[in-house]
Amino acid sequence: MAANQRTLVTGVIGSDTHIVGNRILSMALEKSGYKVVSLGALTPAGDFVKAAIETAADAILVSSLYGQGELDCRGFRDLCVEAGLDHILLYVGGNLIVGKHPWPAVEKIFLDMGFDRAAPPGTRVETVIEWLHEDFATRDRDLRRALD
Ligand code: B12
Repeated sequence: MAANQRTLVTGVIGSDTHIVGNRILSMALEKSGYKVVSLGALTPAGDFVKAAIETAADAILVSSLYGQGELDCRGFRDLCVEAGLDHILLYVGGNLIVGKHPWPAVEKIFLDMGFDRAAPPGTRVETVIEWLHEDFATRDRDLRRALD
């Protein structure tokens, strides 16, 4: 499926007002052909899920910068599953937790929560676009194999 047929929900979770990176990311994704449903800052977890259902989204990209990401994102995959979005692609990125921690440990926390990818601080939009391309291609391949 072409990138322009995919819908992505983006937003900044919880009480977080850091909008700049999320806006840059959303604009870059739109420019590369995705349909982007941009929820902006201060978005409750449930609103991401509602928007994903309403727009039949293929992925949700959650930004968290202010250090409360672990708390705000806890249970996010469960909310998706409860809403019937069992296999939706989930990414999270930003400054995910407070303080300096080795990235692999931080990444593990978010992958264990059910996110498919976690992006460290300073991740470039080009990287995110490559990840989406790879992950959607893998999903398409798996779907074709299942149908054969
Ligand atoms: C500007 C800024 C603010 C502004 C925000 C203005 C606004 N409305 O956007 C103001 C002054 C309001 C602010 C407030 C606060 N801030 Co501030 N802020 C910053 C600062 C300097 C820059 C953030 C920024 O715009 N970066 C530029 C963008 C382009 O980068 P980015 O957001 O990282 O996004 C890129 C990538 O991360 C990636 N990305 C982003 N989202 C996603 C999502 C996915 C899924 C993926 C794959 C990738 C991805 O793509 C983007 C493009 O490359 C950072 C420090 C820094 N240098 O990063 C601190 C920083 C984020 N702030 C911090 C803090 C603590 C706060 C406050 C709590 C301070 C306070 N005690 O009041 C408050 C929180 C207020 C709130 N409720 O949100 C800390 C967070 C610490 C942590 N996480 O451990 C930081 C890191 C500063 C620091 N070193 O301590 N802040």
